[in-house]
Amino acid sequence: MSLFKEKKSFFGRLSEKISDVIMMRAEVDEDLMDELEEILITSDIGMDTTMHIMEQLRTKIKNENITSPDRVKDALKEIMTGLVDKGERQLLCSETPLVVMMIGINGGGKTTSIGKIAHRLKGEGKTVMLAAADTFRAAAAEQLAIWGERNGINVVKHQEGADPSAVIFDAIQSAKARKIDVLICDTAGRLQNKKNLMNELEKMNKVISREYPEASRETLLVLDATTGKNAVSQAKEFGDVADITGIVLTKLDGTAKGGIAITVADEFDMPVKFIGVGEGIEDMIAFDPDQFIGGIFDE
Ligand SMILES: Nc1nc2c(ncn2[C@@H]2O[C@H](COP(=O)(O)OP(=O)(O)O)[C@@H](O)[C@H]2O)c(=O)[nH]1
Ligand SMILES: [Mg+2]
Repeated sequence: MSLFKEKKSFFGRLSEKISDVIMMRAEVDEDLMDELEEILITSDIGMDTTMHIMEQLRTKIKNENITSPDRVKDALKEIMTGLVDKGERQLLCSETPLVVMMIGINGGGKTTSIGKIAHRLKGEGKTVMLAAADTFRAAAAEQLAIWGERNGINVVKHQEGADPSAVIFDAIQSAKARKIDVLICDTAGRLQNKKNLMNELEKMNKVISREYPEASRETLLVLDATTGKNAVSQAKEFGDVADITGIVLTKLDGTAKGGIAITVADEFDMPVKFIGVGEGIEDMIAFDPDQFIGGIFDE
């Protein structure tokens, strides 16, 4: 909670609006419900998810005989927490060896998030290696190499334009030889050509299954929270081409658009695993439903 406040609460506006409406209303009536619905819709929580929330809210108000607007706020909080809470699935797989694929559009924060996640894992006493399978631009591998240096860990990379699957192949051999706990693979995020992306991901996944069948797997989709509803359509697009096991929601330090965490959790049943709150190595926190939704209400 304090973290969100320090980083300038991304939900501040939503919280204020809800509080204002609730304070101005003496009773729980249709006017209150309409206003709450409007706030949710305009806050970056998608239309469908807003409808789900309002449906659950109406049921709860009825079942629990809620008559004071103040209790509506608590009810709303419970419902939203329930939507984003995916239990065990929120945690990064703790079994090793583990191969983590990072996917998402360019600029979303894949490479930076890899650096931060590597740092976290190292802090937990795990050995980590990185694979620079974003071979599209030379700068991408360079950037990953810098994160490798910062973390004091190895980065497997080839030249610009190399076959990403070949990078993964080499990285797996190296990770096996060194008995590395977690191998994290950076990828290029070209969504313009969906078929191409799908083929490329498929090829990489095949290499991992063939060369490293004993490894556990994660595929994390990195979404830039500042892109709001656009991030939701990315979740859909990438969800069509990959078995996403979790979301990394980045740039929550600079935006009030955290509502997309609720939307992706609800519409795509994808657990948010980490949230990025800055550009530094420490600026990533494990997603916690109570803390996250609490950040909306406990201003
Ligand atoms: N403020 C902020 N910036 C971030 C965060 N995550 C990544 N960035 C910045 O976003 C830009 C793109 O990140 P990058 O990791 O290169 O994205 P990629 O193209 O998906 O690999 C860089 O300038 C990062 O420093 C975050 O959580 N907060
Ligand atoms: Mg990158």
